Parts: sequence; C-alpha cells; structure tokens
Amino acid sequence: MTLATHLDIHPEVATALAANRPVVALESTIISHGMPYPQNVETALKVEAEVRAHGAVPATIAIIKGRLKAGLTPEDIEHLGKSGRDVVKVSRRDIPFIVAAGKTGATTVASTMIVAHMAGIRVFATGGIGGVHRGAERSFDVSADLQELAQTPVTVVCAGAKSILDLGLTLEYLETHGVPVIGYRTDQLPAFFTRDSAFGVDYRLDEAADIAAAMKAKQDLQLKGGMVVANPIPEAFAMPRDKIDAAIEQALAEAVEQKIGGKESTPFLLARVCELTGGNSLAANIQLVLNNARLASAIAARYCELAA
Ligand code: PSU
Ligand code: MN
Repeated sequence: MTLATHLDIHPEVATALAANRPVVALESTIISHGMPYPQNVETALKVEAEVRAHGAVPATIAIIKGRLKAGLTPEDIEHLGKSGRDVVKVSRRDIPFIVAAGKTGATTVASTMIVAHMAGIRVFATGGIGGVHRGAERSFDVSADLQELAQTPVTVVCAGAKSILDLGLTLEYLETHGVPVIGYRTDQLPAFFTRDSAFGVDYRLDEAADIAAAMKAKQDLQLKGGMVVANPIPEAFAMPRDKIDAAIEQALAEAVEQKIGGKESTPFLLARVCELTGGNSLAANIQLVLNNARLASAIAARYCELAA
C-alpha cells in the first residue's frame, strides 16, 4: 500500500510537476461550504482560469468517491458546488473515513495541504484560513488548519482571516507552532474583507521571488511546516469595516443562540455573514480569491526557478 493507491494526480498536473513547472493547489470546502451555488462553481472555474492565465497549472483538491484528487474535472467542480453542504466537509481527521467509505468530500485548508503535499505541490491559494475562534478559551475551537500549517510544507496564500475569528489568538497560536505570517506588500494583517486589522505581520515581503526564497530556505533547512502569505483584498473591493463588524457580531450571537459548534461553526458563520451583508461581500470574496490565485501563481513560478 502506497500513497498512489489512493491518490489521483490529474495528468496535466502530473506533467507540470515532472517538468518543474508551477502548480497551484486550490481547496474545495470554499466551493461546497464557503459560497452559495451557482457563484461557487463559477468562482472555482474562474480561479482555475486565473491560475492558468498567470502561467501555472491549477490543481483543485477534493475527495471524489473515495479517491484523493489533485486536479478536478469541471464536472467534479459542478457536483461539489451544486451539492453544497450535502458534501462532507473533510479536515485531517475525516480523510480516512471518507476514503474507506468511497465517499465524496470537500477539503479544508488542512486537508488540501495534506493532499497537495502528497502530490508534490508547494503553493496553495484560498480565501481565508481557519483559526482560533472567539471564545476559544471556553470552547477550545481552534481550526485544524493551524496545526497543519505547523507540520506540512505548503505555502498558503490567503487574504488573512475573517474576524469571525480571534485574530490575535490566531497569530499567537501560529507563533507558538513556528508558522510565519508574511504580509505581501503590507505590514498589517489583512482581515479578509478589509485590508488591515489591529495586528501586524511577522515579515513584510514585497516580491513573489522573496517569498519563494524564504520557502526554499525553510525547505533546505528541513524546518517542518508551511507559511501563511497574507495578501490584502484589492482596494477597489475592500468593504467598510463597520458593516462587516456588525454582520459578524450578529452571526456570532446567532451561533451561540442556536448552539452551533464543532465543524459546523465556520460554515454557519460564513453563510450568515454572507447573507447579512448581501451580494457585496460575495463579490469581495470572489475578487480576493482571484487576487490570491494570481500571487500564488507568481510564487509558484519563482519557486520553480529556485528549484531548477
Ligand atoms: N474561512 C473563509 N472561507 C472558507 C473557510 C474559512 O473565509 O471557506 C473554510 C476553509 O476551508 C477552512 C475551513 O479551511 O473553512 C476552516 O474550518 P474549521 O474552522 O472548521 O477548521
Ligand atoms: Mn472548529
């Protein structure tokens, strides 16, 4: 039994990897649980096209009928988007059960990193990472994404994290586990819909080549784990902070009222914030993912040059 027993690398992805050409991993929980249909499918396909337009090969990751997939067909993406929350949200702990049962699952940041690493992909673009939830001192709700970043060598390009989370505690957790947070052309941690927050980043790097060089150094030194690259939402799509904050406060209050917990917590909060802020937040969400796809493509290309 080897990895290959369970993993299907799309031929286009496999060819690119073998030739040391840039590949960017993309997640599927954002498709099934992070956005409504049909915008989720349209966005997933647009993000793949954006990666291609920037010289890299996209590898959207999911589990399809028990097979780990690095690279999906448009039909797979349509199915994941249309089924929405009927598709299981799969984080690290869930993988063996979905594989053993031959089921289909949408991969989170954590499980996407795992499959990307199995396939040999170094760079991954998404919207926002999971983190330490507000009130975690009582709920212990800390996303498995953070622990994955501590152990799996994949660079995750995101727009920071939504303030449904406790951003300060999230940074503390990452620091404890040796995960650097890089600000791309910013000194501040972006908070997904807004370009800044009350928090700084660990390192500001202004060029994709500098990020690739840090990845290469980490790899050469055999330091385990990945990196977070925080890429602020483009100015034109950033949202007024008070609007977002009000929606987040309401969503958090409803979650407490309805006793939402465990793996349902994040999808519930994301969906409510989206509903409460209307179409604007969805449009912003789509734009920031596209922006991250562009930066991830550039980082992947620069990393390939260093590895050549
Ligand atoms: N944050 C977002 N959009 C998302 C997610 C988080 O702004 O789609 C998804 C990602 O797949 C992330 C997951 O890995 O939620 C985290 O879930 P949890 O907090 O249950 O670990
Ligand atoms: Mn959680």
